[in-house]
Amino acid sequence: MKIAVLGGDGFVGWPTCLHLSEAGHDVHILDNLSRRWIDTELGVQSLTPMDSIQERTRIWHNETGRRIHFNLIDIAKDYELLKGWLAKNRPDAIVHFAEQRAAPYSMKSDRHKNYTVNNNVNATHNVLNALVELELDAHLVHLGTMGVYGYSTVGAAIPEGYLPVGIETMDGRTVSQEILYPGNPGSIYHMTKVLDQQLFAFYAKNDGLRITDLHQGIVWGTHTQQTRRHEQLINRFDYDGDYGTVLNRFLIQAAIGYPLTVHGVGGQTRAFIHIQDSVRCIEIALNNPPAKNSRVEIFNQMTETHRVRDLAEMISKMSGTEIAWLPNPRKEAPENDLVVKNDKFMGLGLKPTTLGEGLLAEIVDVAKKYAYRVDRTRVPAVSAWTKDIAAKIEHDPEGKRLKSVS
Ligand code: NAD
Ligand code: USQ
Repeated sequence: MKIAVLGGDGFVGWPTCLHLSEAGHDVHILDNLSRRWIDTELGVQSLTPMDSIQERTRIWHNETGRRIHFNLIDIAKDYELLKGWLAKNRPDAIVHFAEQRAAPYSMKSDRHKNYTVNNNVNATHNVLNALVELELDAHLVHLGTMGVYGYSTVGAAIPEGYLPVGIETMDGRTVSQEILYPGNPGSIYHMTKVLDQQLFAFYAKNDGLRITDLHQGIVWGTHTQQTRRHEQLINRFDYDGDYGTVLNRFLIQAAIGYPLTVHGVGGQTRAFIHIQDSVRCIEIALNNPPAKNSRVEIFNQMTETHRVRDLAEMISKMSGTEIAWLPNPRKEAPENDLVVKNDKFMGLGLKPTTLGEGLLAEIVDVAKKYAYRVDRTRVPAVSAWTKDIAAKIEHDPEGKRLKSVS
């Protein structure tokens, strides 16, 4: 297949490009490199040293003889460029990663909220709009999030996108219908993914577009089979308080001897998936497109759930690192259960890579190798969800409040 990968320079996008290229697909990255600019804005860098995208694709070509093409296009702002590229190249499929994906970054200020909404919603709408205008029947695979559902359970597993409901009619009958699971986002970022869902539903219904939305859990790990092939193919690995995600942060913190930053009592339960499984799921989704004029296909892309404090305790035991119980900068339930259905990917042959497979230690080793690149002042998460929370949490870039570690 000819595949356009929007956001192919990012944490999940880059290993996906390598995986799809190795599988024999013709891969074209469209990315505006905004994620690299955000690193500059925040004054941080990936734990792992990343080469330019052009250098990465050159190394891939040297290693494999296969080409990955790069196009500098802002999907949200350069509609005509995007449309022109799609018209000229007419890909069979599009994988859409090109959004601002950090919840803390999206909540930093009014400017960051505006940026996240404008970037994410326009990026998604521009792609859909161009597909219709060009009468291009490419399968669109979008990376959504488990966070569209919210995380609480009502004693029932979260289904894959659609919820069967019984509706009482005016003449007293009950009719059943499947509706999109009610959105319950916990940040501006997660809210944009709820808005994306509505755009997809409309374009599938009105224009018959073939769309798959992958509701993905938190991605952990850094290497895949392909990124291991050469030092310069290495993936990005975020550790800072805005972009680092919880499990990867704990592993990096263990590597540098930084008390593990648990928010509150760590009762939050979240869904997880290893980066290797994430790229496999995307390939499976590409190989199983929905029929034209069918509703949006939704998969829950996760393999296991864990409670934050259980992860911290496990990593603390493994590494001897102490745990810091910090005031939570987010507005979220202090404790929740989470049961999620993922039957579709399992039924299509996914063999999950779980936490217990020795990979945690491997990631700590990667982190130790590059520990000299860590700026410890960038570890604390200081983006507060409300002004009230901000007032309560001492802004402490040097992490002095960690001295109150339990
Ligand atoms: P990332 O920030 O590392 O990568 C996103 C890429 O998209 C970057 O290379 C960025 O430059 C590009 N981009 C952003 N806006 C763009 C625009 N307007 N035009 C062109 N390119 C643009 O994020 P990631 O961790 O690789 O996540 C990829 C996708 O997967 C996101 O949509 C995210 O919501 C979703 N997701 C990620 C995780 C996770 O744990 N990382 C979990 C669930 C879902
Ligand atoms: N947390 C800590 N300590 C930390 C960092 C986070 O306790 O140092 C807690 C947070 O308070 C939260 C949980 O861990 O309760 C998860 O936080 P996270 O930053 O790992 O994940 P989140 O903000 O939800 O976002 C990440 C990705 C996002 C993706 C989402 C999937 O950045 O792109 O959509 O995971 S999900 O969580 O399933 O919605």
